[in-house]
Amino acid sequence: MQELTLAKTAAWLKECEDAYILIHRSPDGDCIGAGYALAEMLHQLGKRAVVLCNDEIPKRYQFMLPEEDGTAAHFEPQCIIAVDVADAKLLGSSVQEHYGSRVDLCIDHHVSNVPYAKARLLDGSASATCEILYRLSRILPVKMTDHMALCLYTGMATDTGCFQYDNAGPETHRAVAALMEMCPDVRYAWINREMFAVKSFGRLQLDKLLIDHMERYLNDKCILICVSQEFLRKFQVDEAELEGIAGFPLQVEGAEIGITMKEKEPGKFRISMRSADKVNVSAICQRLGGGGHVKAAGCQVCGTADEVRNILLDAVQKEWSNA
Ligand SMILES: [Mn+2]
Repeated sequence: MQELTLAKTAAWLKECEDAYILIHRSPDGDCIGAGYALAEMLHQLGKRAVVLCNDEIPKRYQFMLPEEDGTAAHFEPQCIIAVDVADAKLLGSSVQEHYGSRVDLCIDHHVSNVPYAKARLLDGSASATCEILYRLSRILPVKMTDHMALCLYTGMATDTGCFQYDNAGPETHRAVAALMEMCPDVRYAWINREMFAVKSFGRLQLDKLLIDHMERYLNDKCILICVSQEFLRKFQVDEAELEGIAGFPLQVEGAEIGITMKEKEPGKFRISMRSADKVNVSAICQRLGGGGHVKAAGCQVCGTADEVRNILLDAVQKEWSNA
């Protein structure tokens, strides 16, 4: 695998023809924004490019879809580019099966990126893949359009939790400032409201129920919520609407560790952990076969809700006494 610089990647993109742009399964704001911004850059360079995703783009992100996305034009891809995909496994089964082993270029910001592509542009210091795409847009002979700015802004806003997390550095703020100056007609405030403030009525009712059932441990330093399939059905909340829920337990004043147990199917839970400050939740999740960042990590644990809760609290306790 070849490591590319920004300039080398720009040269690579100028050379490529007929690209399929792959994004990860359960698509989020960053991979969707990066995918469609890159597609538009390639279109401006006179190339054919389409974005391919294993899953349907959730309703809340559909405002990023271009009016003409080029999917009508069928062509055989000459090059395969993956954006924001840390591991070929994350492409989702059908996309992975067809293209997982033939990715030519991967553009990503996850330090955990597995070298599955022939070449890669990896910058772990970037807040979002969209921040890297923004930099590419500055050195490629392309014009910043309102649609590209909308996509790139949304990716950076969502991956930084609306510019709250540590990953939102000076480069991130300079990039969004430049987008706002170049494309002042984009409704940036609307994007933030839609992504971070607006919830469906069902989701708000779910939040109420989660507050009622919030569990407090370690003298209220550890807050746990459990989202069961029963709750989701009750309020007709879909997966995409749960984005950001992992930050919910940490809204409690004084909380250091926030744990969200999400029931995927009976006996199987997807766990998200968040740390407010000092506790390394990546270490806790690694004990359980997962991983991630120091302040945001995840893992999967099987068992009944009670069994899983006990396993999690045991792992938290161990890390807590080490800290
Ligand atoms: Mn990302």
